[in-house]
Amino acid sequence: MDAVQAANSGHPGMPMGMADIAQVLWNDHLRHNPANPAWPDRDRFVLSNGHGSMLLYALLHLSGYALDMDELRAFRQFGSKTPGHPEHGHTPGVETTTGPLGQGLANAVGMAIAERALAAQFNRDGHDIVDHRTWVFVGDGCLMEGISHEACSLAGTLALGKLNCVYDDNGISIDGKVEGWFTEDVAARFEAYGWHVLRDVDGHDPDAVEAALRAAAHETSRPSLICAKTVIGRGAPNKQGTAATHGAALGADEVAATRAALGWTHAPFTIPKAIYQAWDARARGRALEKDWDKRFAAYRKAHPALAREFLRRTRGALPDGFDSHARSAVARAAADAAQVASRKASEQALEALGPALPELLGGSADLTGSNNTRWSGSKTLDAASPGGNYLYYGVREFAMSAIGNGIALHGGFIPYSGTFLVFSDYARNALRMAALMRLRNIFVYTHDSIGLGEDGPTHQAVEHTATLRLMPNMHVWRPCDAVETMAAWKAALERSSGPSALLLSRHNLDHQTRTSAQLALLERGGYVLAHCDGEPAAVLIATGSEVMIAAAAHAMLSAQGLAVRLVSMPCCEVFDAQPQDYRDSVLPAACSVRLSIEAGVTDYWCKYVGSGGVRLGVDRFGESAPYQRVYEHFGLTPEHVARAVREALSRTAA
Ligand SMILES: Cc1ncc(C[n+]2csc(CCOP(=O)(O)OP(=O)(O)O)c2C)c(N)n1
Repeated sequence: MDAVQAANSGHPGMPMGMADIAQVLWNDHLRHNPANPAWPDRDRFVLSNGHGSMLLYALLHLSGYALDMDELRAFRQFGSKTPGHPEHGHTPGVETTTGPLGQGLANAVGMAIAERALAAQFNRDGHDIVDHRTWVFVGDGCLMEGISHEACSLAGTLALGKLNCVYDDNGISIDGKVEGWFTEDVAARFEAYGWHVLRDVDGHDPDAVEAALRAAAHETSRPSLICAKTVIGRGAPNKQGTAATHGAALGADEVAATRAALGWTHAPFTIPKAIYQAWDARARGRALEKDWDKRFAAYRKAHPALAREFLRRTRGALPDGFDSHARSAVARAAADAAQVASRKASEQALEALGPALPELLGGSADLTGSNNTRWSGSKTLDAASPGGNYLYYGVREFAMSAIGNGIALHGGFIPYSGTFLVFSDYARNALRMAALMRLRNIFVYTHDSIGLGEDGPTHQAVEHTATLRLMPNMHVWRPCDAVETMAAWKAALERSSGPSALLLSRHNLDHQTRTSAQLALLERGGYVLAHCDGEPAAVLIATGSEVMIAAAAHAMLSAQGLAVRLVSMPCCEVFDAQPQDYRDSVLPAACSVRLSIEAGVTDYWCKYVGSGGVRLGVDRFGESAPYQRVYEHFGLTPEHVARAVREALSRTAA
């Protein structure tokens, strides 16, 4: 209340309404060590209703995390560790970035999946080194969001017994009493998902809360939902129970009235020593981790190789020698010279790299056979087989992507998941959160253009490649053949500072021949694929399935004696990060006749071809027909490309 008042901005209602529940959970149930927020076997706590960030900051501060009172004073101010919504990687103890409602809950489902899978893969008789719970707070907003249905339905099916969720049933959201827009029986809904539901818990009665948390922790075969009746802004005598407390400071008068009503006589940001002592979780946390260390030492003695592997995986390090292993896979793909769709090449990449990576945890949103995400080393992960490495997510693109974020956040796994590129829109905010949190989450998007053909414009991605590229910290790879596809997987797996999207074709792609020098350039994101004698008069830049079209055009033009260079640009973000001299060597400043070819909207290419450049692409929705016919319709054929180059050259000459 005081921090929100000081900032004159923020959400006091939820923290005041859930404080009683948080007090019981954090003092009597949560197993964590404030001195080491990275302890692998800590319980995870997720505040899915992230607007209540002040509650989390208060809990972290009181229990002894490295978050001092000055940070609480600086709530929502520039450079503080207490931003408006909790940010993972920014504030110690914040397990995931929340604020976009519902996604924290899906992250928590991912964390619970990861916990169970890691336990199944590493625990041995008498050695439960992975054994923790995922606790999550949600509000009405989270449960109104569709993603809560996607994620919780799957959580029920997977019987995630260590997922414990507390629903802040205060009947209020921003527009007022939710009875006008949110009236379903939430308890019945979750029972239908197969959850263990505790109804009508008084969220302000510590005994009732304690009993509910205990019952939830006791239930190990189903996820639990505690439906806690609370009063938003509890304690504020004139405003509690109203939407006025949701997202605005209470005001000086109401803060004073609240102090009086609660009998709280201390100044803002002053906590009596006795209260600090009662909350301090450091000694207990140290003891918990120490006990785990002891148990881990015994595990290491009994299973040294497993213990090493556990530490490697939870550190997020790739196996020793992975880089050279993956380099040989790229070289092998070059030697194989296969003419395959890049979605098929992606499966081949998984076959080549997967055996070295037990941390891969894949899946698809009901398009496994189309996305080629399942490889021969895939084993189904379900309620009966928690140790598997492949999830059938069902038709749930958004939850799949946010669950992947939760899996990545938990640690021990590299998640990847597939759907058609056009449905990345359904998942988009989870991609954004992956990029914001710098998570290694790999998005496999097949059927990446009009090249999917007969399914028509509803399924043909047009704007998606460009819009994904606009997302900060997202690497978008659109490989042109099996060799680039292998290189794209290598790059995505080796990238530990953010997500990658792999955009893959449905139809077969020609193999492109490369010298070993060119192979070494794949990791630069863009390179000269076909040279010409001397300085180029024109440069063609192409990606993915359009490279083979551009290559055919290049061959025609070269036969006519024209000096044209072909650049393959599988990943613009990686290319843009190269030193200027490398970029200039690929796209020489002296050559102003530049053309781009990509089966999607063309605006993005202005930055490479310039305002006078020619951009060949698809600036409207596609067509339903066999893909060759659709390509023809949009002028994406070698003949048309060659003509466009000749016209551009003659315009320059004129
Ligand atoms: C996806 C998304 N949509 C909208 C918002 C804006 N928003 C923040 S809180 C909120 C209402 C949430 O209501 P509830 O969960 O009941 O929170 P309470 O009022 O109990 O604090 C909304 C619409 C958001 N943060 N995320």
